[in-house]
Amino acid sequence: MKAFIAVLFAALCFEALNAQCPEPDTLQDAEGNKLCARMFQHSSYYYDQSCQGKVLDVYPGEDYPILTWAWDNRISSLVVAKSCSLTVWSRSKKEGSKKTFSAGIAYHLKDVKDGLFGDWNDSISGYYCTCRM
Ligand SMILES: *[C@@H]1O[C@H](CO)[C@@H](O)[C@H](O)[C@H]1NC(C)=O
Ligand SMILES: [Ca+2]
Repeated sequence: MKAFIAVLFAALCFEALNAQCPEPDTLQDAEGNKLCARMFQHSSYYYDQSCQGKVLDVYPGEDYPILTWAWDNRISSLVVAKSCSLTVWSRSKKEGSKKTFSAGIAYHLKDVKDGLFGDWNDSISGYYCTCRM
């Protein structure tokens, strides 16, 4: 039974099953460590289900100019923790367009414009996240 719960918990950490976006004020990982941001593979029309799919936890000070293959151009929603800010680039090595998100919930990166015609859905290729003390 214990093993079963452990497996279930691991699964929950990996996929946002309930899909409700976490609150910026209480954003933390499964062990209770403070996060800078959390990014999600999918979004939904429904705001209360918009943080879906695989979950990428981002810790304060993380600087990832090159996303792994599994995450490159795959992020569709994100949450930035209270007193933190997340800067993203549309191309790796901090090239392409750049955008900074302050604390809050971006339910649909599709709705966040990148220039006149583009948007940030499935576009993020690198990021830097920082928090004030
Ligand atoms: C985001 O991009 C993916 C891949 O192109 C697509 O499947 C998904 O529907 C897009 N999301 C929205 C809200 O348009
Ligand atoms: Ca990109």
